[in-house]
Amino acid sequence: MKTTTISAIQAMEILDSRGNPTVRVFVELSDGTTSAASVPSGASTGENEAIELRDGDASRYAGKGVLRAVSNVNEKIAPSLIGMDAHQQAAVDRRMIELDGTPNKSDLGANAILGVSMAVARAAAVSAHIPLYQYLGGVGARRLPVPCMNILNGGEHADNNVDFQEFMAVPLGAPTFREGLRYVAETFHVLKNILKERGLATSVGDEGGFAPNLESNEDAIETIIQAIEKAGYKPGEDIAIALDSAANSFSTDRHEPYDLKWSGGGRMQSSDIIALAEEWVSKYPIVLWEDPLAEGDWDGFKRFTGQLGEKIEVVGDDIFVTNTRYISRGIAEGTANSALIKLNQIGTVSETIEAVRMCRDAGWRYFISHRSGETEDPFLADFAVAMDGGHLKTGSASRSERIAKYNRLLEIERELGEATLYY
Ligand code: 2PG
Ligand code: MG
Repeated sequence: MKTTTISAIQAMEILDSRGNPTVRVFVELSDGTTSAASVPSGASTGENEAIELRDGDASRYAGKGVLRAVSNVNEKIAPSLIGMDAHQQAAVDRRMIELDGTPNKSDLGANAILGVSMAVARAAAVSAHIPLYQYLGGVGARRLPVPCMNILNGGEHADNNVDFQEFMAVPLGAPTFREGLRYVAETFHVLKNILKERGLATSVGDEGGFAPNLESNEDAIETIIQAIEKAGYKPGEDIAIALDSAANSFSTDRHEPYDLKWSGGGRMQSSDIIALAEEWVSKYPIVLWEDPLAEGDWDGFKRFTGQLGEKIEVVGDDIFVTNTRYISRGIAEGTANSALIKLNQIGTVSETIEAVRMCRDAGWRYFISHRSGETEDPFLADFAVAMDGGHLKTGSASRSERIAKYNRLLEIERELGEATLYY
């Protein structure tokens, strides 16, 4: 292959879906190709995530500006990468990791590094005249993910009384991606009507799901099941349910005991949460449960997986932070049977691919994910198809930063035509 080198890199500060600053990076290659990518940002973050560099200058965006990350791209990363082969993604990423020199990318900022990593990958794909999903995933990349649509938001993503962060509708029974998307988008609209009839709020949370105040733990699940049925689908057959408790947010310093506002509140031990989950999994069509326990509760996680891992996908997010160091421990100890995969938790495209590979080699599943702060960049859609994981979460059927990913997946499905696989 003819070598196409990086000739220019420039970054700028833009806004994410919460109106907070984030990094956008532009890359130019020696053949004239130009490309750009934007970096997402989380709210319920794991302690060991790669560091998102913020200015801390209280006179701008309450300290959340990213001008230091921008200048790190322009002044430090760009001079070091110019002249490198854009198709050597791992070498480009490695160079930035070395330049940063810290274990968590805190010097240059994971937001600076990831922006460059994504923009270089996209530029290399454009230059090779290959769609991004095929550039990253090869000619075998033709499986569209099941869209696990987060239709009801709580926790740190909304200001309601719901403890669990995400309630997702999973269109397992659909024949194609576009049909699956329709199943869950219809359910989302029916859910709105049900909430309205009950006099509940239909405003949405950070990921576009509704964020009403509800009566109990089970009210959220039961209302969603009602919406699935009213939309004309069979719960468990056409559409199942996935949860992200994001248990850090109701834990004590990321360990047990847990304090749920619902169910009368009170302190719960890991064993109480496991008992609650066992009851729910036997009663409701739950197929996946993410972060049922907090990131410091490795033992509770392991017991949870021991009890429920045969029945459902147990996903570790904040506990593994897309980092092979923690995923390998999880595999050795049987902590979960799946890892959430977020590009900005680790901070480069090639390290994210390594995390996916580690899961695959261990027979684990992996669940590709957006962040609660997103941009209109649909990179994640291509990435999900490239990684062939079979399912992704990218929010609800509202808010354009979420829809951008769904629409890109529809485009990919159309482009692949009869070669497409689903689920
Ligand atoms: C999560 C994510 C994405 P955040 O916890 O899984 O849904 O939320 O980006 O706020 O960490
Ligand atoms: Mg999570």
